Order: sequence, then structure tokens, then C-alpha cells
Amino acid sequence: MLTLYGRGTSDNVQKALWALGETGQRFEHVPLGGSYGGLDDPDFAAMNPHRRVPTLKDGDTVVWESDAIVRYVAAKYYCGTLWPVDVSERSRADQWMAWTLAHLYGDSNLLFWLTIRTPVADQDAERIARVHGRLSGWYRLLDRHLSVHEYVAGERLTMGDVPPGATLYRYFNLPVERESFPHLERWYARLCARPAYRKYVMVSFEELRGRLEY
Ligand SMILES: N[C@@H](CCC(=O)N[C@@H](CS)C(=O)NCC(=O)O)C(=O)O
Repeated sequence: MLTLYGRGTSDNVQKALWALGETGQRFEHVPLGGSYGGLDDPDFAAMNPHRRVPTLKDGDTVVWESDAIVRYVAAKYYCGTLWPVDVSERSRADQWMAWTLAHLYGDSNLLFWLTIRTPVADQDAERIARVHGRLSGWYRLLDRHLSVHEYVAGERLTMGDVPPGATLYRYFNLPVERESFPHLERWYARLCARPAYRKYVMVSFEELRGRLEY
């Protein structure tokens, strides 16, 4: 049995769910963390000593860290599609996953916390502008890349699209003034046309509004 643990409002869980959804594999989704709790349950802690979501269990195999889960799911269940067989194409996909984690994701997540999870009365406009400026720089770079490619690793969807693509629903729904990113927007529209993206990434974040803690 394939089981994915983690609340669907977590952007890291969304990456894993989206990848699983793309494969068409049947899997069980167990919401955990946030208002669901359960991260300190001994059974869960035995699977994932870091006690965070997402966590994947596939028979005797346990994988945690969302990008590791995306790679596992791609390699095992969508080889040749999400997981490119060609080493050069795979390294391009991998490179954008690593770049997202090292640069884009931190600012994307921070901007979400500053504008959505922080109560309006406590929000710091200067800090928001600074972080948004940095994030725009990352999206500008990606926009330039996408001006000559349909997807991040080339001309079709791969696992490389998952981490950067999963940041976009939130970004395009944050209360900030965005500059125009025509190629990024075209790519986002393509992702929005995918049933798995709509189901698992385009998820309301209202329950997180104003909540710095659970
Ligand atoms: N680097 C980890 C981050 C894991 C993480 O911090 N997950 C958060 C949700 S995004 C979590 O478990 N928070 C505790 C909670 O939701 O209660 C990954 O990519 O999986």
C-alpha cells in the first residue's frame, strides 16, 4: 500500500501529492500535521525522526523530504515521463529542483508567512517589499528560461516542474502587486490545465490566514 502522510494545505505536501497524482497510481492520503496533529505519535516518529510532512510509505520503504519523495515517485511510478531516462534531461530537471530549494522556495515560503500567516496588524510592509523584490528576481530568471522552453527541463513536464510549479498558485493569489512574467504565466496556465495540479496544488489557504501557530 502506498500512503502519503501530510495535510493538503502544506506546500511541501502538495508537491508530493501532485507528483503522485500525475502517475495515476492509487494511494492513500492521511492528513497529518497542523490542526490534524499526529507528528509526535510514536508510530509516525518511528517512520520519520524529523517529524514533518510529507512522509511517504510504500510497503517497507519510507521516504521523507518532499523533493526526495517527488524523485522516488517519479523514478518508481513514472519512469520515462516525470523521471527522464535521458541523463541530460534528468540532470536539467534535477538542477531546477535543487535551484528551487536553494533559492526560490525560501523567499516564496517567507512571503507567504509575511502576507498570509502573519496577522494583518503585525505585518511589516518594508520586509514584505524586500522579500517580494528578491522573489521577483528568482521568477524573472525562470521567466527568461521559459521564454525558450515549454517546461523547465525542456519541452515536456518532468519532475523538475514540480517544486517551482508548486509555488505558483500561492504566488498568484498573494495580496502583492506582481510584475508581468509572460512566460511564467504561460507555463502556470499549462500547469493549471492539469487535473492533478488543480486537485492538489490549487488548494485554498484560508485556514492558514493569520495563524503563526496551530
Ligand atoms: N524540507 C522539508 C520540510 C518539511 C516541513 O517542514 N514540513 C512542514 C509543513 S510544510 C511541517 O511538517 N510542519 C509541521 C506541521 O505542519 O504541523 C520537506 O521538503 O519535506
